[in-house]
Amino acid sequence: MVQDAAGRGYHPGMRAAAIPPIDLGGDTRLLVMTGSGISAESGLATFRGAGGLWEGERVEAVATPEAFAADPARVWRFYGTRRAAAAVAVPNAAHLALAATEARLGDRFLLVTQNVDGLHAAAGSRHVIELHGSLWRSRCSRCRAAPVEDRSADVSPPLPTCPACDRPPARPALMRPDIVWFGESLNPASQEAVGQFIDDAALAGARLVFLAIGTSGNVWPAAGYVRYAAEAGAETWLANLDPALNEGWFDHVVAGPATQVVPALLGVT
Ligand code: BV8
Repeated sequence: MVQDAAGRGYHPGMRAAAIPPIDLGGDTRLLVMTGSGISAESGLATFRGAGGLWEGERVEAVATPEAFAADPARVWRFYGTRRAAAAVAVPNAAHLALAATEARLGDRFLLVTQNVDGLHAAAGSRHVIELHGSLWRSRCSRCRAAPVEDRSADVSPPLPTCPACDRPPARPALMRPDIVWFGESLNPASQEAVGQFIDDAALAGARLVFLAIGTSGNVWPAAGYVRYAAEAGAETWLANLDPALNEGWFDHVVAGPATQVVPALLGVT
C-alpha cells in the first residue's frame, strides 16, 4: 500500500471508484505531463518495457543524431516500425479523460507530453505540447524548412531527401523524423510554454496542480519539471504503474494502470 502525504492510501488493483478525485475547483490550474506509460494500454511499447531495446540495441542509442549519421536507413526502419504500430493504436480511457478535462477547464489546463505517438490529439486534446516531437512529421536534416506531415511507415532506400536542398551542386540532404533525439535540445518554445503556465498560476495566486502520468522519470529535462512546479508551490501527483526514479519528488503517488487511475483522479466517469 502506498500512502500519500495526506495519509491517503492507494494500492495496486484498488477499485478506481475508491480513488478520490483531485480537487480542480475554483481557479485551480492543472499542468499534466505524460510519458509512454499512458499509451501502454493502447498497445504501444514503453521505453523501459521490453528492456528498452530495439534490434538488441538500447533505444537511447538508436534515437540519436549519431545513429542517423552512421546508418540513416536503420534509424528510418526504427521509426517505420513505430509509425506502423502507432497508426493502428487507439486512444484509451486515460487519453480520453485528459481531453474531457481540457474541455472542462479550458485555459486552466495544459497538457505536455514526452510521447511522439499523436494519441492525445487523436483522443480530442486540442492544445498538446509535444516536448519530444512527433512520429507524424518529417523535416530536413540540414536546412530549417518547416516540418511536413509524413505518415509513411515503409521508409526504405532510396531515402527521402529535402526538396528545398535538392539543388545541385549541393549534395541532397536527407529528411529525418521531426523528433528530438537524445543529445539534442528541446524546442525552446515548448519549455517556455510550460514555464509560462507555471508562472501565470503563481502570478494569479492560483492553486497549481502538477500531474505526471506513465513516466519513469529517467529522461531529462522532462524528469525535472516536477521540481520546477513544486518550487512554484504546486501540489504534485504521479500516476504510474511501477516506482519511478523521481517519485520521491511528488506529494502524492498513485500506483496503477492509467486507464483506471487517470479517469478517477480527474473525476471523469
Ligand atoms: C537534452 C523521442 C541538451 C525519441 C525522446 C541530466 C541528467 C542525465 C542525463 C541528461 C541530463 N540532461 C540531459 C541528459 C541526456 C538525456 C537523458 O535524459 N538521458 C537519459 C536516458 C539518462 N536527455 C537528452 O538528451 C535531452 N536533450 O538534454 O539536450 C543537452 C544535450 C546534450 C547533453 C546535455 C544536455 C533530450 C531528451 C529527449 C529524447 N527523446 N523521445 C523517440 O521517441 O524515439 S525521450 C523518450 O524516452 C520518450 O519521449 C520519453 O521521454 C522517454 C521515455 O521515458 P518514459 O516515457 O518515462 O518511458 P519509460 O519506458 O522510461 O517509463 C514508462 C513508465 O510507464 C514506467 O515507469 C512504467 O511503470 C509506466 N507504465 C507502464 N505501463 C503503464 C504505466 N503507467 C501507467 N499505466 C500503465 N498501463
